[in-house]
Amino acid sequence: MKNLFKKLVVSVTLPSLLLLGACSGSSESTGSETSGGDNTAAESGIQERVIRAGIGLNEDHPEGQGLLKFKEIVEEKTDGKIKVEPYFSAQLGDDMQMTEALKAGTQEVTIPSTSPLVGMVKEFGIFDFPFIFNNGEEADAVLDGAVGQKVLEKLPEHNLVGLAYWENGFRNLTNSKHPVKTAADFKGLKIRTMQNEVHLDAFKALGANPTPMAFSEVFTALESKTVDGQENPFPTIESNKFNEVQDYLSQTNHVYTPFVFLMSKKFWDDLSEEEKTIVKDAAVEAGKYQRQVNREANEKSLQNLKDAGMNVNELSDKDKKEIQEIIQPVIDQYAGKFGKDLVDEMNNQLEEIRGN
Ligand code: KDG
Repeated sequence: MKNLFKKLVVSVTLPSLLLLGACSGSSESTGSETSGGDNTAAESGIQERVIRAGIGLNEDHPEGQGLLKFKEIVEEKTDGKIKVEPYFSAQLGDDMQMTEALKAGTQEVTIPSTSPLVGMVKEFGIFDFPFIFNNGEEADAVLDGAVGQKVLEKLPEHNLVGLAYWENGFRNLTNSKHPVKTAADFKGLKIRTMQNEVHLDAFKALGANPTPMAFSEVFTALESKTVDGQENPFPTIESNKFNEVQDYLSQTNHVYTPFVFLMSKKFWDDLSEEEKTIVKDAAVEAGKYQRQVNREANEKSLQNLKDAGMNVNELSDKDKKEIQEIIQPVIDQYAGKFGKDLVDEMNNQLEEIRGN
């Protein structure tokens, strides 16, 4: 209870303090403070600034390691004139709250999963199609190529800038009821999902009972049995200790989730061209590092979860195929909604990569 209270105090106090700092315009805390007060971005020159960067996962998670790498690169490249303040474990709010703070200019960076952003930029939804990517390399090629960049171009109208894609990873199902080995095993399971219509409808098609929820509420919901299960990549399951409140881990690998490195457009527009190049290159370089750390952590986390006593099962190719067939109508429905041309472009690129 004490821990919960402490977390509550921090989570309520910190955003308000930052907001006060921003409103008071103190040079240290606003993030987008420029000494000259000149609103047109200069071509060159680096000014003293603070980047408040919040994420929902903790420092040990590969996403946290990636954020520390971003901090290291930016502070090195600017001789410490641009400082990055990392905030972990939803200290500044959940993904959607931090995204809103970027739009308002009271926070500079957050790196959410793309899934909860589909309500704002529907095209992000094409990355939520179950089983669309066979491996991380295919995901990298699509996200870093023309399709991924076209989706990022939808962000500025929402006062956001997308600087890079990072990796959350392939998601796997945990629950406290029974092993999930076949499509029928999903029936009746209360599963927490991200706030994403494709995920919700896919689990409904399998007969499950999905509940959308912010990530910061998941552990408590599992502990109190409000929901039976959740789905996330192995590093997230391990670093958030979901094995303490879940018995079964089924290696469904049912969908790949990207992270997207978001920056407040208000802050971005105020940067000089030189500063823009530094933060953009740092987001991309830290993203490549983060993907590598995440892939190394994936296998290690699976083994650690087995060693921690989770009942881990795989699914046969036959059962995976049956699950894919049940979900396919959901994908077809949303392909139309998210933009058939973009979906065709993604599928054509994947066929080219696979040599089909
Ligand atoms: O920082 C990102 C997390 O808050 C979240 O996106 C993790 O995959 C996630 C989930 O299940 O919400």
